[in-house]
Amino acid sequence: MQRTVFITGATSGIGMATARKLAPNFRLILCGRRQERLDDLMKELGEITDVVTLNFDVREKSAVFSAVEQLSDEWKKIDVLVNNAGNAHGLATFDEADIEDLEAMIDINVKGLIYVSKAVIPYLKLSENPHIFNISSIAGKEVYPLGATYCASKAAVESLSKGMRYDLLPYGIKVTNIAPGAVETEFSEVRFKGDSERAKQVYAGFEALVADDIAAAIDYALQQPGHVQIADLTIFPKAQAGGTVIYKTL
Ligand code: NDP
Ligand code: 8X3
Repeated sequence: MQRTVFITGATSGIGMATARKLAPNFRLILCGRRQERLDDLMKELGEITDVVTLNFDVREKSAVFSAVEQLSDEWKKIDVLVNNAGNAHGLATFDEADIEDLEAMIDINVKGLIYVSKAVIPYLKLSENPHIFNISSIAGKEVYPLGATYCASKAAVESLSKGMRYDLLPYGIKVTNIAPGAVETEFSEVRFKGDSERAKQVYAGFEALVADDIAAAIDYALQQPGHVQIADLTIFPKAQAGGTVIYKTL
């Protein structure tokens, strides 16, 4: 039987590219809040594989658990979890940042990832070849000015990846932490609250990663033999050497 992957944040960027990349070999459970995009994905990828969509906000603990519980027994046979949903909200000094933005990043990037993991892991334990991917960031490994809370949220993801890897050893669950550098997605549009011009500037003057580059890394980790666990991948564009160190030719 085909294996099943559960992807959060499948309605855009890295999550959507991962859904497309894995569709030929996996059944898909695709999650997000934008129903129209979930419907479009169901139409597109339903031509290739079996697809179920779940609409919930990862911040809402009871919605997360009830979405997973509502899956049929057949769809609860989950083999792979991709914890990808997340964003930066704002770019400002810690003292001036909007406290609601800071709360959103902790609630989505950290608490949301915990809720989804807690809801799905009981089913992963029943899989023969279970695997969790946590999408962290270079921001989880290095702090940059104006990004304290986003960086803190991703540093928490780094710790959660390590901690899950320890605690889930008895169940044979592989845990792969992926820390991308700059990937051109809707990420900066969200960070700058729809200011497309400002978002575009983030990726001007160099060749940023595209979402498919990260999807390819997930696919690579999944293709390893059963005894091989890719623990941690940091993936930069060629022009990047650190969180804010990007060589631009403008
Ligand atoms: P996008 O903005 O393109 O995608 C973010 C996804 O997360 C969307 O599908 C969105 O779906 C979902 N999401 C956001 N908030 C919530 C929520 N409250 N509940 C449920 N789903 C939510 O960004 P990326 O694809 O770039 O980001 C994916 C991950 O990669 C994030 O964790 C990000 O931090 C990380 N990352 C991104 C980098 C980059 O440069 N782009 C670099 C390093 C890491 P919807 O709005 O439909 O709910
Ligand atoms: C997203 C990319 O540049 O904010 O994690 O670290 S960055």
